[in-house]
Amino acid sequence: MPDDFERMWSDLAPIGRSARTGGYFRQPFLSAERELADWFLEQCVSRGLEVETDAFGNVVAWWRGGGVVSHLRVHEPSEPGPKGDSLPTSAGILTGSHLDSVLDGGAYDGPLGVVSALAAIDELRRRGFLPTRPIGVGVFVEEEGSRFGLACLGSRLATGAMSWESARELSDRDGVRLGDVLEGGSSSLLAGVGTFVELHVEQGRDLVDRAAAVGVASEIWPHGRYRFDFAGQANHAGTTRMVDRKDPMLTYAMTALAANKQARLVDQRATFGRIEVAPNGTNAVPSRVTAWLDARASSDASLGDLVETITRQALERAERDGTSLEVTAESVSASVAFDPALAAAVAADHADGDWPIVPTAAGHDAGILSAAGIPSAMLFVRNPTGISHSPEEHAEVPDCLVGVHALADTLERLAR
Ligand code: HGY
Ligand code: MN
Ligand code: MN
Repeated sequence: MPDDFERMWSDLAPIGRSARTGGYFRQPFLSAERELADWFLEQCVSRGLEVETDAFGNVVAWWRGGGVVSHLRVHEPSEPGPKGDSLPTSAGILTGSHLDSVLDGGAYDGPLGVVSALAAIDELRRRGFLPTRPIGVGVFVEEEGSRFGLACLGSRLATGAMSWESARELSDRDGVRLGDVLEGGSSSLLAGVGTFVELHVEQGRDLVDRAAAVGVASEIWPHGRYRFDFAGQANHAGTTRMVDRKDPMLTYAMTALAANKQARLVDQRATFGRIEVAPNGTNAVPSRVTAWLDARASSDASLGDLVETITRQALERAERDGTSLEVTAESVSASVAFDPALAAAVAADHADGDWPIVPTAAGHDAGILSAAGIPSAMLFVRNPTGISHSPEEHAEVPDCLVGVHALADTLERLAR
């Protein structure tokens, strides 16, 4: 099994990797991510899995248990798939994750779940296991929202949490609309899915602190992305007295400081990681500053309070600076409590004891499917530093192999 995992992992390593930073740029529907999507398709074909795609670029490849599907058809889910009567037809178990990355991201966030899913099927086949329920490997597009701005875009479209009519108007930083990139339409990709299990590298140090290689998710913190549009008055950097300025950069700077202070005060999370300045000149007071707040909290109410407090303080500062501010929520994900019985069943009675059940403040497609009513669970694999959304993101191969084994055991339990 190590050769399966490590071979697949080395296939992916160079794709979309920056020579300068060592980080990954795998934005949806651009060359690197499409190369990954092609790679995934090849891996499914080579395993005789039955590939289904939807109108949004999401993919699910089914192992229906009755040995290897002799013919392979990539068929639109709207057509009835090849269901011989020997094939199990009860609701399928889906595993998988995403292949896209944040800008300059790590290698593991997303791909670890996809590669581990393929390796887990290899392991189950080596065990001679035949599932009584179909087992699928899924890849959801644009989980990071790094191009079109909305987190878990692919899984929101696949579950109907977002309509194509609104999604197609989303645009990237070059003004390219999702509707320019995709035909769009509808999806019944998840119609046959009864349970979803997503394996993911841990984004934090809970497992390190517990000396555990694998854990199970209990919940996902609510989180959102809010665009702050600060407007002021462009003017000369030299001849404009400080008292006469209407400087949006100043209002932004005080807002970033206030957000950081407020999050610390209430022990939640607030980040300004992206900013655009117009006209972005060296010797002019800017006319506009656009900045994006990523806010996360341990409950929906505290998220609302946090964003409301930061917004109020920013508006008060704008008043003092003679600038203006508009705040727009661009992506909001409510809190998710994973099915506790499923989490407990996944975590219990393993050779190395019960796996810890831990919360996360990172969003995932499993959260979207859970919110759509599909019982979902997440397996986390230990990340020695906890660092993620960074070229430094890392997981040790032995822990990754423990993760593959854990996923295979979980799928076997669920597919019995
Ligand atoms: O942003 C997140 O929480 C996730 O990594 N997409
Ligand atoms: Mn991520
Ligand atoms: Mn992820």
